[in-house]
Amino acid sequence: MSIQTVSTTPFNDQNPGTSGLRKTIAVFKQPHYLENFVQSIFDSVGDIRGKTLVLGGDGRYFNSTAIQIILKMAAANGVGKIMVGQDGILSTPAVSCIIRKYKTFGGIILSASHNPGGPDGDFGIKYNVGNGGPAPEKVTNAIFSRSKSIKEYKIVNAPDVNLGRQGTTEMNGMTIEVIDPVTDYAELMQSLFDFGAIRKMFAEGFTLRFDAMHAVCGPYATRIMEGMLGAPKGTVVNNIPLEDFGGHHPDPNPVNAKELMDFMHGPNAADMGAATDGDGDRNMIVGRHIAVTPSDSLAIMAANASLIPGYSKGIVGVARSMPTSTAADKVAAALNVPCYETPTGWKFFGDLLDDNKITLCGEESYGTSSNHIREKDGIWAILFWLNLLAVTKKPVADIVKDHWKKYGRNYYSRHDYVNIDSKRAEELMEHLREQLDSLSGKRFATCVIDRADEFSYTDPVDGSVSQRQGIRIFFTDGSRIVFRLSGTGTVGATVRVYFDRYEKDLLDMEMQTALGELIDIAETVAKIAFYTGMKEPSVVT
Ligand code: G16
Repeated sequence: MSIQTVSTTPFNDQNPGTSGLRKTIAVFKQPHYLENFVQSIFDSVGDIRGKTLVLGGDGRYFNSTAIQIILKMAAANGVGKIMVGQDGILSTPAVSCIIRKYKTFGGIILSASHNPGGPDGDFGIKYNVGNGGPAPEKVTNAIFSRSKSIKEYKIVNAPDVNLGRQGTTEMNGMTIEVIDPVTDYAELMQSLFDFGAIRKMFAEGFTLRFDAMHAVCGPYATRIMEGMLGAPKGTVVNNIPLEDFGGHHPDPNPVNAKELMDFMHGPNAADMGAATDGDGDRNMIVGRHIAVTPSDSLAIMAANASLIPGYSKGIVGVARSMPTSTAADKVAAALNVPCYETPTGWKFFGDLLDDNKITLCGEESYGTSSNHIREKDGIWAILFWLNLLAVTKKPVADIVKDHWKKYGRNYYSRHDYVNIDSKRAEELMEHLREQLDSLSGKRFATCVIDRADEFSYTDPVDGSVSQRQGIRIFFTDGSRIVFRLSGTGTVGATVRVYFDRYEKDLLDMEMQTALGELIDIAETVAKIAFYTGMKEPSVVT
């Protein structure tokens, strides 16, 4: 087995975005593209010689090819051991769990999360550090910087490893352990939730429809829901991970999980519906005839955490990304614990969790989690809700409506304008930036602007500053409109506009109607149609 040193030239676009490096398959398949980035990781994250790493992905197209390349490069770079999921499968939360449980140096996750897969879809690669969470910006900046000056990479000349069988092999002195992808994660879930109570609820006839969207959660959900919790066979649908996710967008929201939404609004709806995304970190919770917004889900979890065994001592604090609705803030205030507001990107929660400033955190983009790992966690969120239903014996709709009665309701929606010309998208943001100083006091129909700013975040733990994290317009009644550009797209730019309106008494309005005035104001102030060339958003969630 010989180590080859291969000459290469840098690519100029290997800057990790909101969540790792995400590009189309066509980009990833360019000669040396993956190898350059992997070598840049190995060169930037500290001394990896003799250390243990975790490796796995969501099973999308190119997953197996990439894993074999990474194994050979790791062996050539002196890594001591790699724990890799059987068949190359590991969900993002499972990687975080395994890094923490076995105290490994870090891990590599292959996924473009909720982006579509297949030969014409997207691929992605992300490095997670020793706390189990996504690499912080100082690390991703170092990787990007290295990628711009790379001249060579190392790879072992070796046959592919059989990932179909669990067990241990060697490659150039590096141990490769093929592990069961589910066991460690399932054990962690069992330690947090009352599996007995949930099992009893299923035995008494409770029904769940879990849509795994042909993505990584299929094997996890089948083992946990149908195996350990005794849910009837067929509870988990679309449970076989496919390289192209069956041609769908594996993004659990009412638009992309339409099949589930239709079922839950139909005559045979289950007691609860749930879906997870490509790599298993996002979740959507649906009741009969009601979808729970991710912002409400976080707030409801915070309000009820003490009912769940893993959180029975209560929570020390909660955090949400800036565009997420302020529903959680009201719960935090009532519990007298802090609520932190961070930029979009799970990596910003890491320090707060490590420093024990928060117990729960979540984002509007269908992500919620807690201090049990350092990633958002789809199955965890679904188990949390199941446990809550088992304890309260209330339907999902009652839990949500009772919450609104107590805390008021945040009407919330996100409008996405996808695949916009990047220059035009930047111009839209610049147009808003220019108005920031003059918006205060302006009146539109019944709404008056209180103030406007561009969000900047100072990490309370390490003091690092992240600027330009979205433009916010605040209204005197507490409503907000937020504008930002997505950091996870692979083609052109995506403009995201977030609407958040708080109501203490009017709790039963239709969502887009309730937000109508704010939607009109966004158009007037930002000239969205002019800059995007689109009259309507591409996706409304
Ligand atoms: C990633 C990040 C999330 C973020 C989301 C959307 O999720 O981990 O923190 O909220 O992207 O980001 P953007 O609005 O920039 O597209 P995932 O599930 O794609 O890893």
